Amino acid sequence: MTLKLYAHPLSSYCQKALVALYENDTPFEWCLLSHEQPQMWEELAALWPLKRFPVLVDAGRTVTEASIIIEYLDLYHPGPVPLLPKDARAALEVRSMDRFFDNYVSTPQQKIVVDSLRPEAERDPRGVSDARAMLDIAYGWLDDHMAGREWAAGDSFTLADCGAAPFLFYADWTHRIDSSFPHVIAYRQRLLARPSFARAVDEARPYRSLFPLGAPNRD
Ligand SMILES: N[C@@H](CCC(=O)N[C@@H](CS)C(=O)NCC(=O)O)C(=O)O
Repeated sequence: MTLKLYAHPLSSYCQKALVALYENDTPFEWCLLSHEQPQMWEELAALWPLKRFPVLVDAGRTVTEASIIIEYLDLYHPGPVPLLPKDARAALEVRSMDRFFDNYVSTPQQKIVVDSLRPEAERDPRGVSDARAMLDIAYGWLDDHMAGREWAAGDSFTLADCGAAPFLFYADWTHRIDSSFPHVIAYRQRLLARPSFARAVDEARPYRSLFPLGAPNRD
């Protein structure tokens, strides 16, 4: 039975799961969450009342949270590119970096974007400036971490890089990565050149006008 992915191409967490699927050429059916297809949103809400996406469905089993979807794919639908090392200690390193990108890059980036969608009176300027400060600290820590490294954890492309790719992509659009963080900028470029992520970026191009802060004229 075909895997089904409820997702939108512009969504960073969806791109995280898509990168994993594309790395291994895993076949799946797109369930596009668009305003033209209200029944997809109804299906999503029935599967996962929290209505966060992506959501993967495999033969009636619902799998939520991008990191768990990637771990699930690695376990139940493995391909030539393992996204988690078999060695438990190396896997811990990968999960640790995955948490870093979710909690300290994506979360503050989304805070800034979501705040911009609120009516003026409901905005949270203190929360936004804290989010910008967190991004700068995260860029600084990551710059040291990436010095001399190709990928976020270990020697190969992993789960941690699946998230890093879209999160650094949008973080740079939201709160520019300063030139004083050259290793982060170079890592973001390497991720953009990875065919799985390049494909996800290309698929999202037609939707760029939907980026709430206004998409810059560059990747
Ligand atoms: N913790 C979730 C986060 C997923 C998430 O926040 N997805 C966004 C799209 S990038 C979403 O569902 N937004 C809809 C909303 O916040 O209502 C994961 O890791 O998959």
